[in-house]
Amino acid sequence: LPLFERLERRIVDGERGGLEADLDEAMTTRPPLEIINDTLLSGMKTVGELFGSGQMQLPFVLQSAEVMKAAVAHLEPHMEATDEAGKGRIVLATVKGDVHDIGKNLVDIILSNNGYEVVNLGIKQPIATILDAALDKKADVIGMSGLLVKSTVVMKENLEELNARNVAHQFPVLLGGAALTRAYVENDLAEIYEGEVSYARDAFEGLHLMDTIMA
Ligand code: B1M
Repeated sequence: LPLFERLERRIVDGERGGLEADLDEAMTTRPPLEIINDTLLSGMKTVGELFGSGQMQLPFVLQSAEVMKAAVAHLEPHMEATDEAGKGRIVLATVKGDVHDIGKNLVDIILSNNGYEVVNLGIKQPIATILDAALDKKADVIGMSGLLVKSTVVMKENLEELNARNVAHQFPVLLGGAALTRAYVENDLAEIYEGEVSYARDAFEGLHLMDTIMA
């Protein structure tokens, strides 16, 4: 297979052998972010479709996720970072009950490389922990990621909890993840949250929204 098809195939097949060499070769013609967006994420999309239609079993999804993470880790040091720093601080977490973290970690990388300080709390984080960290680290924004349909409900409950704790006006919230829709966030959730809540389709929209919030 040609290089970029082979790389995409590696994600789908969960094939790690020779990954770094292929990525190094890919980086001679394309920037790392483009490799992630156009090639690797396209492989993850296929994995999601195969799993969703019952053609792929969970352990293989996990293998694909491991290869995806290894690929991103290999590419990250080669990504362009701006000289800007101290643009703002975000506490970032995958919500309670949800283990998906590839997207959240991409958001971390993109924001960190573009002047933001990211406090990445990891996966399955209850809102109490997220809020404690936001208060403790004096965060400007709270970011929550979640990929399960269930997580969209958890996010709603989390916003209600922030209202109840009287911190909604202090913390604009950025939400992202495959199960969310723009309409759900901008209509339903914006209606209940007493602060500002925004939806990011991808990590770049997340960066753009951070720039807007911090402006
Ligand atoms: Co799971 N999984 N999974 N999974 N998994 C999905 C989400 C699913 C849609 C697959 C499917 O059925 N087609 C489905 C959810 C269905 C639903 O809820 N209705 C599903 C399921 C069912 C499950 C389990 C329940 C399976 C089981 O155990 N029976 C289980 C859940 C366990 C749990 O959470 N409690 C499970 C487990 C796993 C693995 C562990 C095997 C693995 C995760 C590994 C890991 O993350 N460390 C996994 C994977 C890999 C997937 C799919 C295939 C790929 C997800 C991914 O990494 N995508 C996924 C299919 C899909 O999403 N369509 C699926 C790439 C990533 C870059 O995209 O995270 O969307 P994403 O991030 C994007 C944007 O959404 C955005 O930016 C990123 C791109 O720039 N974004 C943000 C994300 N967060 C953001 C935050 C922001 C801003 C932007 O600001 C704060």
